[in-house]
Amino acid sequence: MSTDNYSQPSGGKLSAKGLRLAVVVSRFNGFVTDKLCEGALEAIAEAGGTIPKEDVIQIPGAWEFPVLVRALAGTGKYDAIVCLGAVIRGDTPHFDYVAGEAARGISDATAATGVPMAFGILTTNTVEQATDRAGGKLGNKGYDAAMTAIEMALTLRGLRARN
Ligand code: INI
Repeated sequence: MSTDNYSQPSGGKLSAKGLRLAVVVSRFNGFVTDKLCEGALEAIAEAGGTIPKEDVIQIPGAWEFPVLVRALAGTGKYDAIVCLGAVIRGDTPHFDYVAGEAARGISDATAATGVPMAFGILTTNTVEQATDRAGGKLGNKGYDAAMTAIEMALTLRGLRARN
């Protein structure tokens, strides 16, 4: 199974059929995160998955990811969670706190709960770097994050079925 280049259709190599996925998307820098969300939903559909409206969850900004993903994972209902956001550097140190704590909080939550959480949060120095990665010339990191979530859910499911 080669799925190196995610911003391409997987050609059916990854099947999301029967997986329950959540997509958590932050509204801050919505002109970027809307595109990431479109990419993620496209990837899930291409992989044969379905995602009900209530499993696409909006949050205000990237800072809010840790509490939300922990609560979602704690329901025990999800095979994987896709986190989508855009933290763009400004003139103050705010970027470092928001981006750093979002990353750390998601990393802690996925390790603590065992639910894979794909990190589709762009952390960029400029708006252009963000738009390039949200359906622009460098692909769509939302699409890639969804494919990562699907791949990890399948890998873990396979591991757990071994014994
Ligand atoms: N949230 C983001 O998702 N991206 C940003 O670039 C950003 N900046 O730059 O401020 C941002 N801030 C809001 C933050 O995530 C929280 O929503 C807010 O602090 C309230 O808790």
